[in-house]
Amino acid sequence: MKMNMADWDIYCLTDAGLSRGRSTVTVVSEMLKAGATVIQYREKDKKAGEMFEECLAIRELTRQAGCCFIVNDHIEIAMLCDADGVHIGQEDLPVASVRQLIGDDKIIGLSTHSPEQCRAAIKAGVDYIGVGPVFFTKTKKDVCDPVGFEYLDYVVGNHSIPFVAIGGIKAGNIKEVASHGARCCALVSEIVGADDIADMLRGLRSVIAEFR
Ligand code: TZP
Ligand code: MG
Repeated sequence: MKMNMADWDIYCLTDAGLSRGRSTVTVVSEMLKAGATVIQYREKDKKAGEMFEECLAIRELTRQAGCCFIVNDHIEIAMLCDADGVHIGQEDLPVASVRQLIGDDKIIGLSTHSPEQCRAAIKAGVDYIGVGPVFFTKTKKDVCDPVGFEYLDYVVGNHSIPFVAIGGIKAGNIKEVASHGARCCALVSEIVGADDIADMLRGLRSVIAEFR
């Protein structure tokens, strides 16, 4: 069964390099304490074996919590640990091939940065799109220039596909992003780098709740 995306509010991502020495599984446990509805495993500098072990543990924790679990890039790890879906970028495998591998019951998310990419993603049959980077961010290495609110407004105004706003979103600007129509926002550094991850996530979730 495909997991429901309607309850996604804050889209949490892992990033060991920004987690100030806390393990990825610890970080995920903190996110779950605050009622996270979706967590993406996104580790760019780890070996497959370590990623697989961590994903198995996170799958267990997220399943117990009823939280959706998405794996970035690694379709084979997503399949092996029975994640709820995968998140891919514009330069990864074609959506049709990912669908062939992972099946119709899993979620495919695709990062998009322009109206053209949005339309192509919908045509290709992805389940949700990433929209951004809304603001400047240093978290992603191969990131394109910020698309600002222009592209976000385009998606809100023209399409009904579920989407996740991302890139440079912080506690201090998330209200503005939500006021442009984003009902799900992804944050990396602001959450995994927080002193108290659960507390930060609770605060962010309450901002989105005001708009629902
Ligand atoms: N995709 C577009 S920007 C980004 C990703 C994964 C990183 C966002 O990180 P941060 O720390 O919330 O700016
Ligand atoms: Mg990728």
